[in-house]
Amino acid sequence: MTAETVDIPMTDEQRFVFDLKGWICIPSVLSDVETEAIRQHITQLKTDPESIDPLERYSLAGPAQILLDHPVVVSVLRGILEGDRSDECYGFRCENSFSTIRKKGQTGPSPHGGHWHGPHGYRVYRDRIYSGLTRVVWELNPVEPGDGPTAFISGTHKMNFSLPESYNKHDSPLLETYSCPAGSVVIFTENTTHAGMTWNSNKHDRIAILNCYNAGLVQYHKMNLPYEVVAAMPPKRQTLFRGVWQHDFANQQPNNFFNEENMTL
Ligand SMILES: O=C(O)CCC(=O)C(=O)O
Repeated sequence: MTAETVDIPMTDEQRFVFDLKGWICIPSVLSDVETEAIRQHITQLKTDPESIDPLERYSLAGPAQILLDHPVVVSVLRGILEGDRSDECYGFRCENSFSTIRKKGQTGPSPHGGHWHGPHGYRVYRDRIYSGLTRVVWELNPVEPGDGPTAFISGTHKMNFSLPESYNKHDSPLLETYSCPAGSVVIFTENTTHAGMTWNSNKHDRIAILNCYNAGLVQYHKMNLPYEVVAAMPPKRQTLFRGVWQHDFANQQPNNFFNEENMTL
């Protein structure tokens, strides 16, 4: 199943919670087989990268490639970033991906997050969310209450006053998080203050992939991805990595394609 064949609109419940909190968790999106293959890929990337084909040595390649435009994620990103440009081209773009393996006792980044104005900022205009820089977290192991995955100060994506320093720390009482089965996805606007908490599970590591997206005409991260890695993807998926421009008047060409001359730098 690809997003090219399935168009499930974002639900009213998802839109309401995303706007209220700045993040949503959608449980059990991947099958056990998919989750296992991707978890193995991420483990191998960390422990034995040389054994992986160089073109697949990325958190967005190999079996993890399907996450980039998984229909469940596409349905939300169409609703909070941008609808498709055409049947062959996504509106939003992918602009960064990394994975994390966190062992018991290891802590992630301190609370941070933009509360930007302008193109990266979060806003709602005429009944539509514009999420700005948006992160999609795939949890590849179960997350139980108290484990400590990513946490959020819900609502800070539209706060009206600066976050007091006393709340901007890992033990902030305002940080809120989730628990979910392996194969679940969490989507948040990077405008929401968020942190990587201390992983507490005795049962397994936290293994996650964190992909970042933006609207078509906005870029935050430098991509640095070899052309060949994208060229190995199906055509519509490739358009997630097209350049950041709208129209080439000299050649009467809208930006609805990917090739070696038209990729994100
Ligand atoms: O590692 C985490 O859980 C937090 C990730 C994070 O801070 C980010 O994506 O900006």
